[in-house]
Amino acid sequence: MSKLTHLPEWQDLNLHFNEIRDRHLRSLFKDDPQRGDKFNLQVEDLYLDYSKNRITQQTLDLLFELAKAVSLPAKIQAMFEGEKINISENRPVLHVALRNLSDRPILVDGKNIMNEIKKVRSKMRQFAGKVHRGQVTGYSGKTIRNVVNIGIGGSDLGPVMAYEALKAYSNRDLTVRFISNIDSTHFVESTRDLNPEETLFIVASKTFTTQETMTNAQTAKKWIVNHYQIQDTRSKIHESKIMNHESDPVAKHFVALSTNIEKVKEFGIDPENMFEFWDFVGGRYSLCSAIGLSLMIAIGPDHFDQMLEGFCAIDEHFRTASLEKNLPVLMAVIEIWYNNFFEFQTQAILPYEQYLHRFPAYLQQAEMESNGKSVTGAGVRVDYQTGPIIWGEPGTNGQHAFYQLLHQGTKIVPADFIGFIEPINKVSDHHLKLMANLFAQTEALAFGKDDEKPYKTFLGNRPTNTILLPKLTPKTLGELIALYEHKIFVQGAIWDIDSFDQWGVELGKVLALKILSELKDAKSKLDHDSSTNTLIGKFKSLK
Ligand code: G6Q
Repeated sequence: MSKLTHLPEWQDLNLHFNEIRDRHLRSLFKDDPQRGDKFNLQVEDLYLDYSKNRITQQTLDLLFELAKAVSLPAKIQAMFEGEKINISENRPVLHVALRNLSDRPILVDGKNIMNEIKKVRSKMRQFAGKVHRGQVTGYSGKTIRNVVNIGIGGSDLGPVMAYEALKAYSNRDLTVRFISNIDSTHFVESTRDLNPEETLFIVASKTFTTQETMTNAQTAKKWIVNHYQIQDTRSKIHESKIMNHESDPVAKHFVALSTNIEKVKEFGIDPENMFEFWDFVGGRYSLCSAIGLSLMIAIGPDHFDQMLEGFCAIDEHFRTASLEKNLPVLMAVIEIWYNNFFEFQTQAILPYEQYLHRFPAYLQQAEMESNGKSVTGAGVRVDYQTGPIIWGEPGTNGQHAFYQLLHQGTKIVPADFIGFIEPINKVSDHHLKLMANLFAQTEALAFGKDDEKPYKTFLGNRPTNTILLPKLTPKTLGELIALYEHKIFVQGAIWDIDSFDQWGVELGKVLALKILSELKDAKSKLDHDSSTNTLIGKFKSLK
C-alpha cells in the first residue's frame, strides 16, 4: 500500500463518497437552487461553471484538504522555482519559463535561464517574421510559400493543434503542413502539390534521433536535392553548386528545432539555422519553445506573443491564487473525485468550436503521456487509479455519433464542454444554434428526462464542466492550454507520480528497431513469441 490512500484526508473523502455517491444532480439543484450562480469561477478570460458536478461544498473542502495534505502549494512552487521535479530524468520542469513575461528570474543551476529564452525567441521572431511576410527565398531565389513541419508527438501535436485553432489569424498566402507519421503516405500526400523551390522544412525534434522524424527529414532532403539536381541537369546552370556545401539547397530549405546541435550538424543543417530549446522543456509542453516556430510563421510573431500572454496570465494565476480559487486546482480535484472515488474511467473534451478540432487529441497526449503512470516518484506501485482516458471531438458532430452513450449508456463519462461567446466567422444564426446545442447537452446530461418508455428515459446525473471564453484568440488559446497543463500537474502531484517522463514509449521503440533489421534481412532468425514470429514470417513471405 502506498501512502496516498492511507492519508486521513483520503479516508474522509471515502466516507463522504459513501454518503453522497447516489445523490442526483436534480436533488443537488433542488436543495440549492442558486447553485449555478455559486459554483462558478472567472479567471482572466476563462469562466468555469462547475455546478453540474456531483459535488457539494463539503466535497470540495475535503478535496482541498487532500491537496494540502500532499503539499500541493509547495509542489507548485517547486516547479516554478526550477527544482528537479522530473525525478526519473533528474530535470527541472520549466515550460512556464518559456512564457514568463515578467522580470522574475528563473534559475537553473544558479543561472538565469530567461536570458537564453529571450535570445531564442528574438531569433525566432526575426526569422518567422520574414517568412510570414514572404521575405525569405529558397535556393533558386523563389519566395518560400510552403512551410512543412516534420516532427512527431510533442514536436507535432502542439503546433498542429494551435495552427488549426488560430488559422483565422494566419497568413493565408502560406501553405502550412505537418508531417508526423512514418507511413510514407503522410509525406507523399503532404508534399504532392508543393513546389520544392518554395518549400521550407522545419525539422522539429528535441533529440534529433526520433526514427519517424529523421526518416521523414531524410526523405524531405532527397525530395529537395533531387529536385534541384534534375533542374540543374536540365538547365546546366548550378552544376558545381549542388555538391558545394556552402550553396547547398539544404541550407536554404531546412531549419532545425532541437536541443541536439551535434545531430543537427550531422544532418547537414547549419547551426545558424537551428533554434534551440532545452532539456527542462518536455516535448508535450514545448509549444511555447522553438517548437512553436511553424505556428509563429503562420500567425506572425505578434500573435504568437499574444498567445504567450495568455499562457503567462494563467501561469501567474496558478502560481499565486489560493487553492480554493485556483482554476486548474479546482478542475483537477473534481476530476480526481470522479477518477478515484467514482472510478469513472474516461473524460471527454468537447469543444464547441470547429477550429479546436485537434484540441482533444492534443490533450490526449498531454494528459495520458503525463499521468498514465503506475509507480510513484519513489518507485512504489500505486494502489489507486491515475490518469483517465482522454478523448473527444468537436460539438455538434459528436452529438450525432457517440453522445448516445453519454446520455443513455451504462458508463458515466464526465465531460468538459468548451464554448465561446463570439464566433470567429459570423454567419447568420450558426453560432446561436451551436451554443444552444452546448447548453442543451449539459442540461440533458445533468437532469435527464423521465418517460414511461424505458428506452426514452434519460437517467441524467452525468457530470459536466462548462468553460466559456469570449472568443477564440491567440490569448484565450494560451489561457486554455495553460489551464489544462496545470490541471494535469496538480493531478500528478496528488497521485505522487512523475508527470514529466514518458518511459512507456521506450520499449516499443527498441523492439521496432530489432524487428526492422529482421525485416530487412531475408535470412534473419526470429526469436520472438510464436505470434510475433508468425506475423513477421507472413509479412516477409508475402511482401
Ligand atoms: C512528449 C514526448 C514525445 C516526444 C516525441 C518526439 O512529451 O516526449 O511525444 O515529443 O517522441 O520526440 P523528439 O522531439 O525528440 O523527436
